[in-house]
Amino acid sequence: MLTSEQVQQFHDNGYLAVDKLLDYELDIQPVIDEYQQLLDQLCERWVAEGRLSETYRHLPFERRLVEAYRAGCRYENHFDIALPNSGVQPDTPIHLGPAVFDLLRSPRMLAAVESLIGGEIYSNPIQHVRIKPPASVIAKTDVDRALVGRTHWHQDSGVALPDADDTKMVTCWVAVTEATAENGCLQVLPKSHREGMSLHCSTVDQLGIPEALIPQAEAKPVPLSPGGVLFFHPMCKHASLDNNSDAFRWSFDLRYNPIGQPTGRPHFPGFVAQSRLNPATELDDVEEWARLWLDARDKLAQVDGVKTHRWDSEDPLCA
Ligand SMILES: O=C(O)CCC(=O)C(=O)O
Ligand SMILES: [Fe+2]
Repeated sequence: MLTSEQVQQFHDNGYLAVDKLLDYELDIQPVIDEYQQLLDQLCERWVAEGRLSETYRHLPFERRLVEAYRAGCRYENHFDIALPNSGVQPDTPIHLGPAVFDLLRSPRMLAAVESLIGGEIYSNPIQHVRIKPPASVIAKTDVDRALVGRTHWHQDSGVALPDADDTKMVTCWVAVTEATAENGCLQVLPKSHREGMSLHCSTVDQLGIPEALIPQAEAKPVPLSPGGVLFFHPMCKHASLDNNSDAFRWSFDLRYNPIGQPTGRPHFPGFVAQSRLNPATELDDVEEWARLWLDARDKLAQVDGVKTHRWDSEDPLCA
């Protein structure tokens, strides 16, 4: 549970950082272990496919990931916990492991979320893992791709469909590794959640608010230690910094909204994470959760594309 001062800060500033909100041993370590296993499997597969010269089993997670990344093995969709917004195929990779499912349902997370949006909590399917390589390693073509490179200024409402504009969504940005201004932590514009929707421009790689509209001097970096969580309002303007360190920067961004409100991604599956009124509707079966995503993938693979945002980039400010 958050204190009333913390809840007030969230509403006043549009964001709230809480150190040690999660329990490292219960919430974070199992996820790290799960990704370690996933990387084991991926390296074996990449070696079998002749794309990687060895599995680098003896190397720690990060060094292995660097070797795979340098060899051109794309890991981000295998690691991500949602499907991409376009180009979904019947075999598009997605990670739907039990440790991630437990993180989505962490009682520590849900208690805090309850303080912000009430006790009827839906896990919104706009969710990602971002394991971002250091600047020394990152390819030029990846610098502006938000799962591996920098994330441009945006509002989470602005990157969802307008049916969710009135949804009382909260974003929860979870630090898995230390997040610092040097390694690309998030930065926010305090109180920007009260300024209304800004123009977003669509580029090949991501949506973003034109830099000219951002008062850079007011931007506030939000460093966090592993297990710390940054909560923010869907209208809060935020971006990541670049990863100028020599290590990976690893975070999850998860979202929740009151049960029954539009998620902004109707073609992706959410689930009831907590219901005080109707506990029997809570989803606690990871296989069922995975099935929901795989069914959505089958459906998306059969259509040409779905609308995921409202912007057309014809505005001169987008030029
Ligand atoms: O971690 C990032 O780079 C971006 C995260 C983000 O935009 C979010 O949490 O809404
Ligand atoms: Fe965001």
